[in-house]
Amino acid sequence: MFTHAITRLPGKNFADGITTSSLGRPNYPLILQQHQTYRQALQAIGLEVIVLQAEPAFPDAYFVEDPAVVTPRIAVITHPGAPSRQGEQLTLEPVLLQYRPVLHIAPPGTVEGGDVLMVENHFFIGLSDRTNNEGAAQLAKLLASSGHTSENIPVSSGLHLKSSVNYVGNGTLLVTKILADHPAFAGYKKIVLDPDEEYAANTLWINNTLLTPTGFPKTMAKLTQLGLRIIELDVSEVQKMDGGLTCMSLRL
Ligand code: CIR
Repeated sequence: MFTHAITRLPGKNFADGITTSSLGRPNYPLILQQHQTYRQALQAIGLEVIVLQAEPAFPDAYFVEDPAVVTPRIAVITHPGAPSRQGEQLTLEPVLLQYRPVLHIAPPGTVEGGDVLMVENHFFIGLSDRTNNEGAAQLAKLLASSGHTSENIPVSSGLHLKSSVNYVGNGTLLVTKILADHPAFAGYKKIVLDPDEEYAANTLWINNTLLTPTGFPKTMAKLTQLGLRIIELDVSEVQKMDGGLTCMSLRL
């Protein structure tokens, strides 16, 4: 059971963050509204939501998922692969210390939390442009020292591993076609995304509620079969910055 979520407000200069999307320039009042609705959804699930202030020096810092990995036992401050994101942890670490023992990834290792998928006690670590072999090896060691297991998965498309696969409870993964047949996922039930709805892979499972992006009717129909409560959220402005629902909170 998750009891808390750490979030951070998007700053006025959030559009200066990194993006590869060609969806257009995002709108500040609208992302603030979408972020507020997101926080309200987390509260509706019963989580206590911690809201950190924006960090003007780090326009991507509201994607709090990337500078840390939180498990039921530990928090790991990562070393993000994107140089412009190195330093976001400075104001996050003191908050995490209130809830978990905090460990660290050291350079030249790089890890971003968007590449780390927790499935019960097991962790899939994506090897991507942001998470390198050295970082993954360090993380695997820290996880193992806390009784967690892990394995690496190469990320060949999308920004992070969780851009393509997420856990939706009850031994089930929501996954893109490309990753669905990966041997590491053989033991799981799978909901395979339609190629035109892959953004919906970034669906967030919290305490048997699913937060899923609006605008993906085929995925919605598949998720409905799970019998869970589903909250659809419009994250159009977040998508313009290559982010999604999992990225905007750390659940603990
Ligand atoms: C970045 O490129 O780092 C941000 N603009 C988006 C990060 C999204 N984070 C995530 O998927 N965990």
